Amino acid sequence: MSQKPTLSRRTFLTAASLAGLAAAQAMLQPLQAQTPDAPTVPEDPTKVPGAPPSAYGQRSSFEQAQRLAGSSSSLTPLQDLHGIVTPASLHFERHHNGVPLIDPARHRLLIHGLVERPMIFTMDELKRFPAVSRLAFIECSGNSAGEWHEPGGQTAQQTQGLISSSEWTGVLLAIVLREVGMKPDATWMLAEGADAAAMTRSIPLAPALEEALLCYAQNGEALRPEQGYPLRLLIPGWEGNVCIKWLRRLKLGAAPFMTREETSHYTDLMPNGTARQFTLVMEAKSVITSPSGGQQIRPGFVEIRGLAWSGRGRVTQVEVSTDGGETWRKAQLQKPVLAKCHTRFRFPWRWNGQEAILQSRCADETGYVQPSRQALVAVRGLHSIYHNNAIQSWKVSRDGAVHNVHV
Ligand SMILES: Nc1nc2c(c(=O)[nH]1)N[C@H]1C(S)=C(S)[C@@H](COP(=O)(O)O)O[C@H]1N2
Ligand SMILES: [Mo]
Repeated sequence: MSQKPTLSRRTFLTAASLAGLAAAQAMLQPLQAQTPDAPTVPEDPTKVPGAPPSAYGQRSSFEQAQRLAGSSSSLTPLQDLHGIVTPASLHFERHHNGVPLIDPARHRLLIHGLVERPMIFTMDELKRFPAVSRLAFIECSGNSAGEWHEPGGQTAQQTQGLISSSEWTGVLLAIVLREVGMKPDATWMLAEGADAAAMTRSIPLAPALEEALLCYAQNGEALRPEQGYPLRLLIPGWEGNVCIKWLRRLKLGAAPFMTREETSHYTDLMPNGTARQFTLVMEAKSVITSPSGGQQIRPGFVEIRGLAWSGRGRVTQVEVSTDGGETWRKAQLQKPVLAKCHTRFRFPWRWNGQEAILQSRCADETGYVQPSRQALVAVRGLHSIYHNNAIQSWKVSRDGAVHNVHV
């Protein structure tokens, strides 16, 4: 990339709105203020006929985990999840102009540009291609944007909730591009959504072709509207914004699509005043989800639990510190450990009632180790918004309350 990075007005607006979003985190509201009606519970459920089967299931009305919404995104309640899969109904959302209502029978995908045969595909045609399923995380590059300067969010949901993992099903982009006859000089791709934002992103083709999926299903059923129904692009390990939802157009070209008419793109402002662009890979990161901010613990046995992930491949190790980074010990990784997907870790701990600072630090198969906040800031400075993968610290006070802190 020889193009000199410049910050467009639009980039600033995006940055400003995300910063606003971070600042507004304290005011986040539960999405549906639907405190379910207190269910009538029989004294002895074995003496009363139960409910009949239902056409489409619902969780127990006693369960309360919910997304928290800002103006244009909502956060996954990481502290309430088990295992590695995020229920679709709790997958984080980020949309630039709302969730469109799309009739799959009328939806089309146009592929044009540097191809032998420009083609328009229906959903049925895309589903006829050989299908692939894989688990993968999607993380917004703005995840933890509010944590650069000071501890911003109170809970793991507020500090790290712009990430979720699902099983995605679709057709490999490479297979569809073979069908249209990709020309040899095609090196970049423009992907465009059918939402009111008509969001577009410029994507380098060679690395994307290895794993990119045109997805129509999530966790065993059709995509949720929030996740791009009926069709989205998934590039495992890359920042969420390239995973264009409500995908309607792919244009192949010989250079990045960079003009304002074509696309906008995200940049990271560095300490020396230059900006990084096309920082597509999400680096390794982890967070302790329990005990985490807003929770309360009691002395005695506490299982420390959390999630780790890396956009470069598999997580190979997670270490946990209970003394603010003085000493580290290996956590257990729950199998399966999958590339570019949530990895669940656990660490048995006995809390003695004294102040403690809990941290997790992960490493991936490339040897990369998640940086401390100081180490990350030393390289990146404090001017950028995106790609904050610093170690998260939770302070346990003597009364057992857990808080977000910077150490
Ligand atoms: N068409 C379209 N695609 C989009 C967006 C959008 O606003 N419009 N937002 C992007 C961003 S910034 C992110 S982080 C992911 C979020 O995906 P999710 O809402 O399924 O979690 O979608 C990306 N794809
Ligand atoms: Mo994003």
